[in-house]
Amino acid sequence: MAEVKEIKKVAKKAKMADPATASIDPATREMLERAQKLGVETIFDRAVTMKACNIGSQGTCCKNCSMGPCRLPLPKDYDEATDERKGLCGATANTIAARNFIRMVAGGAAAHSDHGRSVAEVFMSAARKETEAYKIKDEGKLRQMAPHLGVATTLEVDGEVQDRDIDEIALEVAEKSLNEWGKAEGTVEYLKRAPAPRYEIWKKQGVLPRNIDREIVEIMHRTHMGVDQDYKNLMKQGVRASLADGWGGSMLATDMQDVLFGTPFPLVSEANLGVMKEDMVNIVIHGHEPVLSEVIVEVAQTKEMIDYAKEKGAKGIQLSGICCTANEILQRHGVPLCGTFLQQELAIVTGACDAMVVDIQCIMQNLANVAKCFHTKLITTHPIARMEQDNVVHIEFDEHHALEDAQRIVKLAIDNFTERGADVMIPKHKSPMVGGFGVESVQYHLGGTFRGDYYTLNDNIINGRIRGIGGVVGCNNARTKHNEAHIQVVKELIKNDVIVLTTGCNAIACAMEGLLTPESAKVFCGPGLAEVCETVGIPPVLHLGSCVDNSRILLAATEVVKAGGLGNDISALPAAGSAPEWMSEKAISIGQYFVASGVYTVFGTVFPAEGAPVFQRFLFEEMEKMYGGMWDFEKDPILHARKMIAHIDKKRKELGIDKARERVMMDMSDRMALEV
Ligand code: SF4
Ligand code: MSK
Repeated sequence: MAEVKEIKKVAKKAKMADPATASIDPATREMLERAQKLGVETIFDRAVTMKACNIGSQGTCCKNCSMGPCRLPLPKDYDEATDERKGLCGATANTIAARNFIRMVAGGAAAHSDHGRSVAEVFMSAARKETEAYKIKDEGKLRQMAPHLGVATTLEVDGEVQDRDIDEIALEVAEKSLNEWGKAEGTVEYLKRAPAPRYEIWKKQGVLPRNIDREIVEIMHRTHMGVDQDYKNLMKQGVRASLADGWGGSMLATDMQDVLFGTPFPLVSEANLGVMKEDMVNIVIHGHEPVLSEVIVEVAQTKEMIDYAKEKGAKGIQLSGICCTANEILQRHGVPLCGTFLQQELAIVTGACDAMVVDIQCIMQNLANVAKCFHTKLITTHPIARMEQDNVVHIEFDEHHALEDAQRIVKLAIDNFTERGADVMIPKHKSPMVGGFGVESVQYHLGGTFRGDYYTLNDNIINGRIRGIGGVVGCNNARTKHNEAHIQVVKELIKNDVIVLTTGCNAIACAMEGLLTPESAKVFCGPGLAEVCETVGIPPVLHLGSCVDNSRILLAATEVVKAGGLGNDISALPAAGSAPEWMSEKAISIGQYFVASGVYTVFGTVFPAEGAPVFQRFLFEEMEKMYGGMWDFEKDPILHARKMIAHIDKKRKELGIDKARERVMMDMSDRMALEV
């Protein structure tokens, strides 16, 4: 039996999670059972013992000054006409909910954008050649992004147009990119990448973000006690900041990561806890920022490290990932996905995790408590994300000595292999997958070599084989059954011929379920989508990367508009967005920039405006008049997907392509009748 050092006995508690109802995933259920047997507490148990606050989850608890918290529950006999709820200062339920909502946007936009800033700083070091660890890997992508920042890629010498030196371009792109966070004048450059009518809508609504940092700061100012007290005006700022995220910080992060580490192209891998290996050193990488993990991947493959692992009795080094760092190293290197957000503690519970290396975002502090029960070294690496527990090792990453940092980390994991207990249990479950799609590879696979654009995709949407596009993204939420809504929503969509673009934990959930394989098309898709997938050889669910890579979905939608035949703006497309199990503030920022970009967007679990029906109606209905996209909320996964499909059908009708679809949807008896 292993030396599982108990820190907290869940057995003493009145209630524990029931593994069968906690997750749809067998590996997760096995590990949860094991954790409970070993007396190791996880988030699943805490979700049973600690209930969420109803008022807070409805968005109507204000603690923006010390006279509060002022709590405004929605009365059972709520009547809009007589609603007089207010905080001490007089703030209405609408004001409070709107302030809370845009503070979530600020949190999410800050997280994505600060990630982008870190990447931009590494990019600058690489451009200045201050570091050996990072180089410009994808020159084509650099030349492609440069003009969007106003950086010339050619120059004229003696009347002849020549390619500009790549180092010069890199330096100017680095400067211009970093400037996007705090420039004194103008607006965010990438906004012009959107279809022209979309840009005009933003201009007309007065929501063009000036720079990324400013919009986030302004949210904090406006929501301070006694400033902006008009929910519509508050939301205007929420929209501005969300656009600064989606078409600013996130898009820059994605582009610069592609330039530094390579633009993803489809590759084969595996997903779920079963990717860990008993006879190898297991290093699990978790978080969001790929700058360190890229170097860890490189170092872990060196002969020196593999030999060192063998010296210690292991057969080699097995890397795997949790959350979006996982998606990043998957899409560029095929490193397998260990699990979603809710599986992070369980990777340690296997007893086979020799090191868990974390950077930023979605890292549960309880990891340190779980790690205490096993031999796992928990290593924090980012100066802004440390943990108070004394068993956590901090190895601060710096791009100037990235290789040394990565070597130290990998060596620490290898040394720790010999400290493993005998009681190791790795679930067998894992699924094959294809990941690493992007704007470029979708164009390659669905666009055809002659036209080199999205024409074929559009053609298949117009002729009805593909009913529409669903962007399904986002987290796990311990308040709902792990992965259930993710999988049900996606299956319902593909069953109805809606092709799915996925990122974040939804992408991992789909991978675990086997939906990211071309073969799954035959099993789960409607006839039209199955035919397209089988012809082209792609899965019906396309993995587009991490949370910041939702910007890829925006650009893919823009390419669809550009290819023609489906209207002149994103809001005209037969497309819808979804986050079935969202929990993070980043999801709200993403949802808001989807909506402001013209996408109908449905969220599951809870909606943080339910306590303020007037404000919620503004988000669900009024926003459509302003932006062509709007929010919606549906807990039931099947109804959730059907709402998306209904919206897609509405758009097909508006485009006049609903008839084509009707022909495709003929059932077997119709077909037989025709053949007679
Ligand atoms: Fe209460 Fe107003 Fe203070 Fe909020 S800002 S806590 S509503 S008094
Ligand atoms: S990791 S933000 S739990 S998707 Fe990007 Fe998953 Fe949500 Fe974190």
